[in-house]
Amino acid sequence: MPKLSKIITRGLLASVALAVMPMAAQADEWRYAFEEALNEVQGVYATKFKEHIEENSDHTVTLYPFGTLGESADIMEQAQSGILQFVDQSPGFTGALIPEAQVFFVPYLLPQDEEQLFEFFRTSKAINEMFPELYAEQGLELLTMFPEGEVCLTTQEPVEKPEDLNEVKFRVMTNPLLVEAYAAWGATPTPLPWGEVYGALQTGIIQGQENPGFFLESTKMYEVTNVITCLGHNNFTTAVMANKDFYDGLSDEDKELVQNATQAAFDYILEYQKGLQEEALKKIAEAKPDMQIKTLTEEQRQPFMEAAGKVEEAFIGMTGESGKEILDQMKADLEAVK
Ligand code: 6CS
Repeated sequence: MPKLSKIITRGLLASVALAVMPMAAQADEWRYAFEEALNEVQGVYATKFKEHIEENSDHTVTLYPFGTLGESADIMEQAQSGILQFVDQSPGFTGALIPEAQVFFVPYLLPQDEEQLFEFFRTSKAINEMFPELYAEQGLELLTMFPEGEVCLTTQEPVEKPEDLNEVKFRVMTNPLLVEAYAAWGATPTPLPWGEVYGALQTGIIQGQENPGFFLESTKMYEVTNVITCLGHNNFTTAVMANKDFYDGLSDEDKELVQNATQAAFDYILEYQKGLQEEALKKIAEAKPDMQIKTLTEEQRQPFMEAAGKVEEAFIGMTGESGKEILDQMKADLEAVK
């Protein structure tokens, strides 16, 4: 029979050996929902993010595309409550939660030039330093924001001047500043969640909506409208975030992993979008040859641009000093990339 002291010594040695053995990192399953299909821009971004995480750790990421967990407002609630670890929600739907996020709907604020636009998203202090603080107040860790393409209008009748939007019930995402913008152009803005848009156009409840080219094509907006008008007033912005308690609780190694995945997917999605707008409009023209696809001239854009001042004032009215600070910083960031 071994002596008791020997048994204790062996036991101690075994626990020391366990303590010095490298700990196997825990493999977690993370859930990530977004507002689009898997093969649309947000889905392509999410897929790249998932690939990076899974190639560089034992964690897995389960993706939930549009419709699987509800509308944009539903997935945001799920992310805030911690049911989801990651969510992509566009500022178009974040206005009620973070009013300053509506700055992306001041018409003609973002540049049309792709290189300038991309550089703005890469370097903007407003996006990379100021917005994270505002999202944090809502229990969210803002990981990134990226553009999804020039927004164009789809309507039943041609739009060449603001008066052409008179009496047009125009669907906008659910944020008050977009309502102001379309009201300033003379339309009757109608905020609706995305899932209701195709049916509402089909039944005539609304007569127009706006979205970037790839989305007009993939969601077949051209089946229920006759005219696409591009007037250079905006580029669709989206945002990816994590539940803040979840993020704060990650090890330094996992935080770095998430940041690297964010960066890899960000670089990929900008590259992926080169030429996407033109390609999408071309596909629409092929699918429906009598679809009218128009780009307004500089002169035709002028009256739409003139209304932008009013929308900017409305933005400041809604957000006060903190909105003004964001707007001023964005203008400075945009100036820096010119
Ligand atoms: O218009 C919308 O509601 C949708 N548009 C895009 C490009 N992405 C998601 C969003 O739900």
